[in-house]
Amino acid sequence: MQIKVVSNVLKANEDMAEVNRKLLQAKGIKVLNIISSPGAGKTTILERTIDALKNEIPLAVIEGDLMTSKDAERIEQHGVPVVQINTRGGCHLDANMVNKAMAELPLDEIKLLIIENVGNLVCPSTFDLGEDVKIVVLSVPEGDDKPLKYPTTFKKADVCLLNKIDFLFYSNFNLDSFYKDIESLNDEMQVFAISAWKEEGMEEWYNYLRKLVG
Ligand SMILES: Nc1nc2c(ncn2[C@@H]2O[C@H](COP(=O)(O)OP(=O)(O)OP(=O)(O)O)[C@@H](O)[C@H]2O)c(=O)[nH]1
Ligand SMILES: [Mg+2]
Repeated sequence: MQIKVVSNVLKANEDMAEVNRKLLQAKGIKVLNIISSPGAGKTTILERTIDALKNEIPLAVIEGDLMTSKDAERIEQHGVPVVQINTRGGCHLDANMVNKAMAELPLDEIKLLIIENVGNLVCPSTFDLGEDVKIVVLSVPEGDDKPLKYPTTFKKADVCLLNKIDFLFYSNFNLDSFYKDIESLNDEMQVFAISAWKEEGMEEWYNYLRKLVG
């Protein structure tokens, strides 16, 4: 009985994700779903990315958080449309929440929709939102063992942003094992090593987005 309920919830989410995907595809909008543990640097990466690309690529942001509008307030400072979803304690966004947020955005004016998921390295990967690309952010202070310890998101993601590489000097993070483990989990994963804070390695990430949007 319990299993049936869970599978129904997931099926309902998949159906709504398809609705989102079709609508966004019809409008020619590419969609990113950004997933990481709390504090890996998702919003900082978005702030840098918006400043670098907003004059080339019209974009909007959906922010997912348990309670506050802090991240949406940060994004708003950068002059792009943003909607905050509060999950009221829920550990991930779902396609229905995203569908409602999409209705608040100027979809006819954008080419890229970036969704920052709730800070959680596990649950969000199970819920398709209708995205084109799933992106996992891992930050150096979290440790190089995290891909193997939390494999689901790394298996499902298309891109990994290894953030806070400015910390490499101060930590025992082993880049060789990190790349080896990523390859063993997902040999199609594209990895960009960046420091959003120091703005290192960002140009390759921006080029990836330019190519994605086309
Ligand atoms: N040293 C360093 N700090 C960073 C970098 N990127 C982000 N930070 C810092 O990490 C902290 C968390 O960054 P956020 O961008 O808020 O992280 P987040 O993933 O959006 O956090 P949640 O939304 O709460 O999950 C902030 O103090 C940032 O300034 C980086 O490349 N290097
Ligand atoms: Mg954030």
